Amino acid sequence: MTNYELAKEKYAKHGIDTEHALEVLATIPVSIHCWQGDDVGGFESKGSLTGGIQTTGNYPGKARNAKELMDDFDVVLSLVPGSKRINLHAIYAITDEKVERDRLEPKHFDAWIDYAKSRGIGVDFNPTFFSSPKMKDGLSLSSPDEETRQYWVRHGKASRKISAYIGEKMGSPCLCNLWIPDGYKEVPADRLGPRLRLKKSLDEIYSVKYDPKYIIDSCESKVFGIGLESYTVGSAEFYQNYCALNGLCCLLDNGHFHPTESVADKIPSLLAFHEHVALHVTRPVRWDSDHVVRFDDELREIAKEIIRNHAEHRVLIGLDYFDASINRVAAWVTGARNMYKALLNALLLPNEELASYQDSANFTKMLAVSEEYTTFPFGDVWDEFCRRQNVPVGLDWLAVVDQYEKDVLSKRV
Ligand code: RNT
Ligand code: ZN
Repeated sequence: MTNYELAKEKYAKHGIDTEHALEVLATIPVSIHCWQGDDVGGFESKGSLTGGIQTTGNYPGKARNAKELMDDFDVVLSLVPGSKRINLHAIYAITDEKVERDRLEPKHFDAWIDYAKSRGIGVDFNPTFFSSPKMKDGLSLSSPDEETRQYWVRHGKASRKISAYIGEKMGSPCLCNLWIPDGYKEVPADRLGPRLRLKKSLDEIYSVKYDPKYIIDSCESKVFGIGLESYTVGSAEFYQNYCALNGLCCLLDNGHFHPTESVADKIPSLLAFHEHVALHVTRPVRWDSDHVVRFDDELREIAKEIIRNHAEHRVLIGLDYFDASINRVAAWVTGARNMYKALLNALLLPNEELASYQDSANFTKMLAVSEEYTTFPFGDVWDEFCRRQNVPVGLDWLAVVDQYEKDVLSKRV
């Protein structure tokens, strides 16, 4: 008997069907961010990354153009199992000459659509409201300068048009996620004014209606950014209300809350009111976010909330981390594989049984049984998933990355 067959038997004795878990897992889309490959640089002329987010490290091999980013992403696709999507940002437009962000058009993303189609993956999109000289005093959609605000409103509208086009071409709705860094380092004298300006900007951006078959609109909140510690215009309360009142979807980035808040707990709260909840799965460390996703408690809890609520097609899972201090492809692969691992872990738990102990107030058994599963042969089922998905089993993927580093990445100087 193989390790998988032994594991299957052990799980079956406890009423858990590993075959069913593997089938479901293969259908859960995870949107992999393109920006891990070049430290959120994008293809516009080389400006620096600004907007309260930072990459640190200068590990060699960063992708310098569309071709290199696509090549690197191909390696990621070959090493990560599951139903994948690629998450793009507006700064990854492929254009012959410089195009202002408020002038971007669907055609600037045709090459990405072709790329995704030929790899059998979906596409998501984000307008880019950071790293731009068009921001004034660090502000975009909440700027008191009308010309600045209007520029960014036009960018928001252009991005939604692009997203709806992508969704139509791909035959699968494109998540168009809006995040702005707007905020202040110092305690502000006016907290309402910027929020009312943001609200007005959003009203303008979302006044254009598209078929929900093609686009799902989300807004991403944040508690603070680096250098913007005292105030963020787009706070959680702001967007939750805006989204609820305007039929949009909230995006929870688990690096955007106070460290003791559980983002897993927020998922069912939103599921009670919304058809969709979008995620940026990341790993916060102290004051910073965007570390490579590890198979930690928080990730497991997030996955449990998705699986036990049967919300694997209502929660739109996206990844959001960028580490420039290690091999970027390895960073990508580690985090993405961990996401799928956590989903599998949740699929292999006796979720209904545990819930019944909760409802009958048998908290002793609820705790004891859930702890028992921490030492179940989950790894053997994970290996089987990788095998069936034709991606390397165990750490074999690292050898592929090492070879790619030798052959390709190390030559980018
Ligand atoms: C920043 C947000 C945002 C970005 C990406 C690049 O704090 O998390 O989602 O990381 O859009
Ligand atoms: Zn994010």
